[in-house]
Amino acid sequence: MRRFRKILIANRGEIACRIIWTCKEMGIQTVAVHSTADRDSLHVRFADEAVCIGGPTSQQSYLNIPSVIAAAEITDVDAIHPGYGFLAESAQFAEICEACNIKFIGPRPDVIRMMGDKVEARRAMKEAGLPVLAGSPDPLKSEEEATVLAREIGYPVIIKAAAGGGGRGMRIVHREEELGPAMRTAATEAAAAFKNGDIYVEKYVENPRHIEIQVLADEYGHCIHLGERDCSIQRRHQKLIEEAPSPVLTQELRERMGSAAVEACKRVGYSSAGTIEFLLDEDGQFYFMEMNTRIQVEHPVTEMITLADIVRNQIFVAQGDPLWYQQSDVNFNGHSIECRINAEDPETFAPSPGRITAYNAPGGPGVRLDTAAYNGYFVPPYYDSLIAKLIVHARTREVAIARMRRALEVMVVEGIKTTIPLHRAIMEDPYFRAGEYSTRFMEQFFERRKNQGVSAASVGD
Ligand code: MV4
Repeated sequence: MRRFRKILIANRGEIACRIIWTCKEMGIQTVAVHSTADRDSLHVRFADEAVCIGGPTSQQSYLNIPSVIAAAEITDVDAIHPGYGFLAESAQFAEICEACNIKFIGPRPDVIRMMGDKVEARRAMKEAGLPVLAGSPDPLKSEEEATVLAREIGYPVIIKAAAGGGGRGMRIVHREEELGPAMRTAATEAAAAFKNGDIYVEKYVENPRHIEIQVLADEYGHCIHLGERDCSIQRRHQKLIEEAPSPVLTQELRERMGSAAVEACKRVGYSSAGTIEFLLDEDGQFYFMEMNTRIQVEHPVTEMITLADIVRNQIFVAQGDPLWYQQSDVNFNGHSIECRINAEDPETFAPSPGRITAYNAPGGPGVRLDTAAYNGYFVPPYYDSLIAKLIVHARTREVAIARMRRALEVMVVEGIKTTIPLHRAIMEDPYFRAGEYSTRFMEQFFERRKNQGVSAASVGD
């Protein structure tokens, strides 16, 4: 069995720091890579070594495969952790790492590739026994074919991009006459965004909850799940708040969804940490949506309620270690909530880069802050606007909300606009507090505020 001596982190920001913290705990040396815009970043400061890999844009640096590989070769690392975003779900990058004899910390390239094609993933997961919505078995070939399928499925239907995911390039269709135009716009958008215009059709579920199951698998076919996260609170497919456990899942449903996810992972030869996304409809039926073959932004809520370190597990299984615990060893404790703090206008969600001129990090019992921000830090305009994840843990959901409220109250980030005021308002919302929400929560939240005569602008006060 091999031991990693040194790992390169092919990422930036909070997740790069998060990975470095675990490497330090494991006695593994770390190499940071960074763009010219990230010279003063915490991941550069706290890694054992750092290599500048290119200019400020992601294309020039964090997505630049030759530069990342060159940095790995020069520093002689054993493995690369890709984090999330950037190269995390690039099957090609994983293959290149393998060819260079550098271990890619994630699943096998063929599995990444399969899950990246949503039509293939749907087929594979259906064969592996997961429930999927009625839909097309292959990419659509013509409007005539789609018309026949949509009549069978029944309206409303949804058109999705095969190469999409995360909600990009989707079109909801309520009536037959809208089908042709929706197909054409979806295909055009998909071709422009993903260089692949393939689309497929599926039954559309109204007011679903987005529930995802965290799995851990080793390279010998052992797989367990760490329960669910409820990620229904999002806007324009950007998650805002995640929590574990879901306020609506029964232990019985958790076990059914968890076992279904584990069986499916075994069948596709999955290894490393992964997430299976489900839609849960208003009747309590769940359906496979997508599989994410990476560590996710919202992984901390699962870590809080299970005491697992997901990054540590990823590193162990990538080394070739077997998972040493079984499903019966996983215990769920209390409730955890995460608020994503973005450098954005809380009204318009427009990015708000710039210098942080005053800063206070909340702490105290049950509070975790995953961030790479600090007082005086300049939030660059080139990347994702996530600057911090505020995570709380408590014995009950009620206390977790109270804890989040007080943590948000004392969290200070000045000089830029952030989503902190929006989160403070959501913590007061009666529907959020009752756990009664679907993926339409944010539109309904803004609607309620408008009706109460609270101008949308006051969210930012
Ligand atoms: C759907 C759906 C309703 N019906 N598929 C958006 C993200 C992508 N992973 C899947 N998405 C959806 N797929 C069918 N057949 C509704 C969504 C959806 C959604 C899903 C999860 C979280 C937020 C969402 C917001 C709007 C739409």
